[in-house]
Amino acid sequence: MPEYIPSPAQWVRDQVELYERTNGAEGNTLRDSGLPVVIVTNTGHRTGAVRKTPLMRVADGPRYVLVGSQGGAPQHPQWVHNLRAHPDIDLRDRDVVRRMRVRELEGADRERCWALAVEAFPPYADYQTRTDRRIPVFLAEPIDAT
Ligand code: F42
Repeated sequence: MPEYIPSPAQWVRDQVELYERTNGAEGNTLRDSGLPVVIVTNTGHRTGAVRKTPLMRVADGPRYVLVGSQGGAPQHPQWVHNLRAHPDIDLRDRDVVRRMRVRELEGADRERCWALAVEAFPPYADYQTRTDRRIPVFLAEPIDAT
């Protein structure tokens, strides 16, 4: 089994720990925003280690939109590179954990899902104005979907 390496960011590590320990009953929003969060378990593209990344919950039916905003920082977050290299993830939404596969969106698909993301979490629009990079948008789909 690959090793789990918790985030070096304390608040992120604490959120993952509380969310998992309570099976999603606590720690399921971004700070005091009241807006819901999911946990994406991904594979490190260099280390192969297990990484756990809280992201805003942007639902698209049974699918989820994942937005690599990192608060409008100039660089992509590491998890973006991890998903590009290893698209199979576990996505936890409160007490439900499902195996999913992600794909990075372009064109009209990206525009549609970006709009869903901004609707769910309006600060994403500000984050895009803070950075020259184009914020990556992924769609996670259940692997066992029929
Ligand atoms: N970030 C977002 O981008 N979008 C969101 O919607 C979002 C919501 C959110 C809600 C709650 C919360 O607690 C955090 C939230 N975040 C959101 C922050 C998010 O969880 C991540 O912390 C943030 O995006 C940064 O991602 P990151 O993957 O760069 O994480 C950093 C802190 C990290 O873990 N860095 C590690 C380190 O050691 O510095 C490396 C992790 C890694 O994946 N390493 C790679 C590997 O192979 O293991 C190798 C990396 C390399 O190239 O060396």
